[in-house]
Amino acid sequence: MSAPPLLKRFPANTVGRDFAVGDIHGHFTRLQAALDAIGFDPAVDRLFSVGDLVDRGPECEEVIKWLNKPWFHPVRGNHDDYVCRYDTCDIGNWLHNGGSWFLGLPSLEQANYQVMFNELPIAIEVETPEGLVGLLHADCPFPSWFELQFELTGATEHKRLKLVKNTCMWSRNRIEFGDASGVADVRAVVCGHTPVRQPVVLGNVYHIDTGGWFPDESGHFTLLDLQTLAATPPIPAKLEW
Ligand SMILES: [Mn+2]
Repeated sequence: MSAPPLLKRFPANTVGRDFAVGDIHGHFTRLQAALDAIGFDPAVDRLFSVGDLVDRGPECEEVIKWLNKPWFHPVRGNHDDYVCRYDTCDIGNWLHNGGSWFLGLPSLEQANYQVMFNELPIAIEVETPEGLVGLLHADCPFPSWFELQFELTGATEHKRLKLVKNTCMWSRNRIEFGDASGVADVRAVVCGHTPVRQPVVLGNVYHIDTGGWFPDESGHFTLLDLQTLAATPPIPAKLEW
């Protein structure tokens, strides 16, 4: 059996709208409320997620229902990757980061989760009438989207591929350094992982984890329209985070 693809491409949505959402962390009721607020229509619209579907929140096991929705398409976040590596990862570290929901599950269920989460790609690209939009969890390791495509689909040597994948899932370099150089050869890149009060746009890179999962409800889910790149709620003119 061949390994699931690390990069998945979706053709343009000719009948409805496409949205991206930031980290979810087991808050699917809140996510559904955000979708209801924009009149999301599951018959024609699609929702792309930058990953971190589980850990921390109260409804992590709901993820199974969501992964079965034909209009829901997530990439793999660093928390989702814990599920993929549950039998080999640092359990103490995962527990500290919200993994208790998983560690109490029966072993057969754990194994089933691993199979499901192994299907999650590292990056997704969505065709829109305005150009290609890329999604990944944390950061694009390269100045060009073509380079990422090449590394994720080619014969990249194992150690290097691991570094590329981990950078996509874990890095905060771009946002921490305020690097606005952007990613070439793609219209926009959408990512999460680093919580921000309002979406932060650096070059053509959109950071949209506005903390819809925050336990104290001080954040909100941002839904980014992939064709117009307009956010709901709108991004304030003055950027601050
Ligand atoms: Mn993350």
